[in-house]
Amino acid sequence: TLPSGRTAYRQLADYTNNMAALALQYPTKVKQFTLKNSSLEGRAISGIEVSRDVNTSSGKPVFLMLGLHHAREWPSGELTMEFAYDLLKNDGVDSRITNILDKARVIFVPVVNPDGFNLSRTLGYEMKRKNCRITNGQLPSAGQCAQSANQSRGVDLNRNYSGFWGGPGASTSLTSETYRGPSAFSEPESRNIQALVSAHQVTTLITNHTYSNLVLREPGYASAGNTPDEAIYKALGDQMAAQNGYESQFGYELYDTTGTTEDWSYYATGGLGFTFEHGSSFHPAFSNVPNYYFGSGSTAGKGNREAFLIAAENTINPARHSVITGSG
Ligand code: 0X9
Ligand code: ZN
Repeated sequence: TLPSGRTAYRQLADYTNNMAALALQYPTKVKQFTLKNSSLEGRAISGIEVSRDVNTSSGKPVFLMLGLHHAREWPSGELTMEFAYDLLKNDGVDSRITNILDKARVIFVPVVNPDGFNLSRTLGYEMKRKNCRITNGQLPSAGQCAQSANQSRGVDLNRNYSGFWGGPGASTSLTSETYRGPSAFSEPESRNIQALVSAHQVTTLITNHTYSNLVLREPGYASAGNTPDEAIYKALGDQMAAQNGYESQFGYELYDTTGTTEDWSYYATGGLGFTFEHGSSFHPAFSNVPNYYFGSGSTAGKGNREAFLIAAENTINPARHSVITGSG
């Protein structure tokens, strides 16, 4: 059973309601916040911050977990929410979790792309990946994003960050699944994460995606060369992959990318960012999600719970980083 007890994929309102309920249930440990930009269709994008005394925790380092940059990757939001439930349920019970809440802040944004997710999860355009940008520089009109002629439009939010934006592994075509947008951070949804990261000391970041059973670290683009933190970056990735049973590798070993979340965040801040690619399809039957979280007898890994705890613990005791003067 998952920490929340859920047995079906959440819809958008479930995420919002769950976060509000957690903030109500744990007022000293959970602070709900709204990011500064609404989505293109006008939705508020919210998250929760979890810590021991959340309202007086501003000096603590942050572990940031993100889900649903890509609309069809439903487990990415589920795992993000479940880790939040787990921390709150087992604070004071599990000594590792108690320590994490004492010494770190864990920030969750389970649905980075609410417009796309709403189309995919609720309106029947299941394979939607990108956001609802129909025409550069203009907001979509009501219902426009759901029209079949527009389904293939949109900006790939995981190509819109400024790290190496303009490089290979991203498209200039509005209908490509990897359309990078007209400029770096042209989209309110990616600007939200930029602002969030810029306002905190994010020492560790996991952005959840599906699929391929991978723990990916920088660089995302082969010609960028190894990061100055390669030794500690690899060590942490390998340590997490040893738990969840995934392959630990460079982002570019999957394929070159530019403009992804940590193509920006790592070089801009030095915080170690990872893309987790879960499972073997974009959104399998929900019954797979508990296995993704806790593991199962039939899969090699132990699920992602252990890997997530390791990432959170790295926030408290980060391996020593190089000082980055980045171009992010
Ligand atoms: O292409 C992507 O954005 C990610 N794969 S997905 O199937 N979820 O779309 C992989 C991006 C990984 N690369 C880096 N983070 N650099
Ligand atoms: Zn993805």
